[in-house]
Amino acid sequence: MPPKLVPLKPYPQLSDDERVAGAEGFLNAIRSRRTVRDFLDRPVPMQAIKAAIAAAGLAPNGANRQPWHFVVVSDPAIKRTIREAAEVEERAFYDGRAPKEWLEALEPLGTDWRKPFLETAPVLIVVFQESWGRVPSGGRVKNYYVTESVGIATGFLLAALHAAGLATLTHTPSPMGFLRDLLKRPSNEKAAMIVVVGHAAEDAKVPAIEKKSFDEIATFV
Ligand code: IYR
Repeated sequence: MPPKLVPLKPYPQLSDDERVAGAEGFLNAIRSRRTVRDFLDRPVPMQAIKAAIAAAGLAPNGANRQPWHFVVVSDPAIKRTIREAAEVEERAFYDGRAPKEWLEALEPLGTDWRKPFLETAPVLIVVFQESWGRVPSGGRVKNYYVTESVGIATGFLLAALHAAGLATLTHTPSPMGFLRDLLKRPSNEKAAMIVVVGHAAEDAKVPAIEKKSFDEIATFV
């Protein structure tokens, strides 16, 4: 079947100065993003969460399969269950499952098995990836570039939440199988990440880590 094509909706018409200002404005806005581990027990507007998820859903992705689903958890009992299950896995990870080299890599971050933020933060967005999808006739279709697609979508999600002035933490308890069962998701979905969302505590501390220099991360040919 030939593709159905429609005209591109025009991009904003900017001067080069405005283009530079646009990119630098985004850079400056995203500079203050840090992964936060100390959250206030204070609600966030659900409309901002919805808008951020809608933005994530606009991410480019393999064959337009949009192989993602976002579950927003704000129920305290479910958050507690997620914390308890995640801490079981994390305890095993920090107490021996993780290779020594991995634990050494985490030392500068000061993380450990305790995950109180999974209960304190008002919202957990559990990001699921779909390795296959269903067509209307009921059959299965394979999805493509699922990890990449969901990674890009999660990047959009984090940037949108930051634009909303909200603090986030990407958490990946390993293994994460318990999330599909707990949140009653179908068998084609696998949890990829928990995005913890809320307000940073006034006394929140973050690790003093360095970003690579621009020249280290980019080459122009
Ligand atoms: N999932 C564990 C370990 C962990 C792994 C990496 I890679 C990090 O950048 C941070 C933590 C935890 O959440 O503690």
